[in-house]
Amino acid sequence: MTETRPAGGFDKEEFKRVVLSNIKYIFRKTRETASPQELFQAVAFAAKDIIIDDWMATHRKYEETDAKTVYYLSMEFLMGRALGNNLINLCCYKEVAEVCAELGLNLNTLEDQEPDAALGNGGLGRLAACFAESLATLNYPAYGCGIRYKYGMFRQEIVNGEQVEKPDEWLKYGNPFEVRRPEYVQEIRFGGYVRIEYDAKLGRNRYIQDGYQSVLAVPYDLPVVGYNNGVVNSLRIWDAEPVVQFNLDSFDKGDYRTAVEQENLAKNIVEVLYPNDNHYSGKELRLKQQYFFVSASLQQVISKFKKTHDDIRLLPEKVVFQLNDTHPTVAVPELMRILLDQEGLEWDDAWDITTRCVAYTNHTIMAEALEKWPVDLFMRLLPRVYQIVDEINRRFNAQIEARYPDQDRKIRSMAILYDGQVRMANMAIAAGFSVNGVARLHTEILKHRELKDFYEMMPEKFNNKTNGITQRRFLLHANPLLAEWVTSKLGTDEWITNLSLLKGLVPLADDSRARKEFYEIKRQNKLRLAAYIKEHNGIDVDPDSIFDVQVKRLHEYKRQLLNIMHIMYLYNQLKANPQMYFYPTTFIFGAKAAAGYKTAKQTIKLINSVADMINNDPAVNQKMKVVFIENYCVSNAEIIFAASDVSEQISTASKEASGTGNMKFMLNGAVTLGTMDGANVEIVEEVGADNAFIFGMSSDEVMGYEANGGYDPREIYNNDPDIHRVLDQMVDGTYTGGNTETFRELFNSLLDKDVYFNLKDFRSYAEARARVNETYGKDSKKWSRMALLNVACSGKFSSDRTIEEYVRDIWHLEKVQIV
Ligand code: 26Q
Repeated sequence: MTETRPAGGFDKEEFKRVVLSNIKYIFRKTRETASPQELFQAVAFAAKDIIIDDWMATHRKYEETDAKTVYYLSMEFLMGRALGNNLINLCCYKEVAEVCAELGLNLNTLEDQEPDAALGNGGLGRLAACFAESLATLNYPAYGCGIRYKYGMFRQEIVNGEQVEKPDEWLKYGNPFEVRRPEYVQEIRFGGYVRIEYDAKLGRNRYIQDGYQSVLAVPYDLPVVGYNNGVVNSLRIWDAEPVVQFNLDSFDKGDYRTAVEQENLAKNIVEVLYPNDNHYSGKELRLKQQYFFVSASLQQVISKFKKTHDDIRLLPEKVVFQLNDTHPTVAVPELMRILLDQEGLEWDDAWDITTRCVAYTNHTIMAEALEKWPVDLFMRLLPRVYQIVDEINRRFNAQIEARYPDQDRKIRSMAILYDGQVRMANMAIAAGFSVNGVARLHTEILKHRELKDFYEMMPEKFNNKTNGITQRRFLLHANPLLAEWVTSKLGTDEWITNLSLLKGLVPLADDSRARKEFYEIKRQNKLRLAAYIKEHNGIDVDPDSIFDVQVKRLHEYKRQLLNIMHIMYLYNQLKANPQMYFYPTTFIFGAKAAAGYKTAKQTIKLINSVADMINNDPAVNQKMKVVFIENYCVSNAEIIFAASDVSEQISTASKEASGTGNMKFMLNGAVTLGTMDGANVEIVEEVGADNAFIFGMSSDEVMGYEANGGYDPREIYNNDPDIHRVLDQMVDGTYTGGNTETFRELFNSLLDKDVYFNLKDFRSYAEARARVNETYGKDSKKWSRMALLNVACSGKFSSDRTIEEYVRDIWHLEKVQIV
């Protein structure tokens, strides 16, 4: 279905020859003796051979045209697997599948050998990956800059209903797509002190960092293949190596200690991704990671720029840095440091350049996610950078005071240094020329509440960029049956690069044959997921039941707890009233909890305990099943979205900045059951309120209660017997074989404050979910119509659209034609 390769075409016989030669020369094996992993690698290396020429041509062209380039600075890139998507974007997926078949191999099975590149937690990291892919597909010069963590997001196992974290050894067998680039090595300095020296020649002070420890940053490039356009951009991830190999001859104690320390620094710094999502932890190592990759990226960009330009003042014409949340905000003082100390610029010139090169994206309003570094830690680790932060702060405060004389409150809310802390968001906003939220509602909340003072002082910086997802991965690769169907119905596959064309499917919603075909595809995908669940969980699920799915990071604000409480309620109902109308439903969860997040881990345990009980109760298990899919990650997500009927997007209104899973479900024909939060608002706007199930308090109501110290959950508990019973069942041993303490903290948090309004929204949720059940069960025509319209109206949520908006409003890049 994908087009065949342009420029040179694809030579099947040649590809087969290369695969066989790889098996022999890389692994010293034959087709028959090679392991599945080796076979995967042999094919991956053959694919890389195809990529290499385009990759080199792309960068030659970028240099020739001296095109402006965006550097997307991100602590996280949740890329998932590369082989399948690279082949799709090279337009040779089908041909490679044929070659594999001729060799007696199955391409899908080989793809399953590839570990996910899980260098991210959730939404923010996956967004970076979608953006990288869209940038390449849209012919824009771009680099992703990040960290080559030795261990990515942990692998989750469920043991006795509880999450156990296992190391993610994604590099165990090597990564066939990466290229080490030692020629771009950079030195990164930590600690020590700053010596001030008067330079008579310059006629001013020079600031010299002494007594520091260094590490070497060595980049590895991963190809980011554009769809059918010959573009291959790079994801540049930095590894750390010690400056000098440990010197055993050294008898000098000082040298010996420094050598050991530097070796340890290098080893620790890129060891592991912090598994926190939407939660700050003020760990020194995290700040080291941030400075490490930011400094390496900036140094390299500047030295590259200087090779072809002699006026550093022109940097903003050629370079823009996008900060993916505050995590890389140390780029602001680091760029200043390079311009001041290395390039010898005056403050005002350096500041002018910096502020025209840096833009900031905010991904959350959750207070606990705000990065604030203790001043003493910051100062100790980055003494020179801290001096610059101090000066940025001094000047920014002067600006605030000039604008708002005698209004201390403004300094309190906007200063960068306050209360012994470095407030990274404030620095990003003060220095960035653009500040954007990630969905319309989110940006409005930033402007009028969270960042109100900043917005009032500098409204021109604020703008919205509603998130998006790449249809190449989340439809074309994840759901080949639906992709094929869409192409045949539209009579073109141009939707692959222009998702708004899906609108052309709208008339089919009233065509009963089309609806039937459409739902038969959903059924096929449900069979595929059922097989996955059988293999990985050992549970049989009914493909004709409703697949009602909540997959996302586990967080209280996302309210997996509301979902499972409602399932407990339904179970009570069904037991008490076996004759009641209920269409069989499979409730599916997938979620990782941050390793130290107790409430989240208890919620996982509760879901699994309820699942155990229900799945083994013959009185109900023909009607309902609960499945917790272990190790939710990009590769199994692709299977899950394609198979879903109901998309649970039930965050407390105002808390989910955007959400992107919601878009992936929609694109695959699941109907949203959700609150008016994040991008759900825009999803409903696109598909129409009739084609979604919306419930719960609005963000204004939630924020209204919050302003008044919350609400009283006990009133609901005392007056609603169904809710009362569900809560009591958490602590009366019903689901724990008698143990009353397992879920005590969950119970207490619900009754004490219930800061996420679980009880308050419960009835409204139950009512909406009953409508879901009725509609699916009694009006399949209406359901399939709704599902189909969701696909047809999902065009806005392509990351191609998002990227074009970033380019138009923030980055101002030009497309570069490669072929
Ligand atoms: C910060 C400090 C120390 C350690 C970890 C962190 C940290 C790590 C990850 C803080 C936040 C994150 C991730 C946030 C995130 O994924 N946010 C999500 O971003 C998506 C893309 O914009 C949105 O769709 C989601 O709504 C938002 O929750």
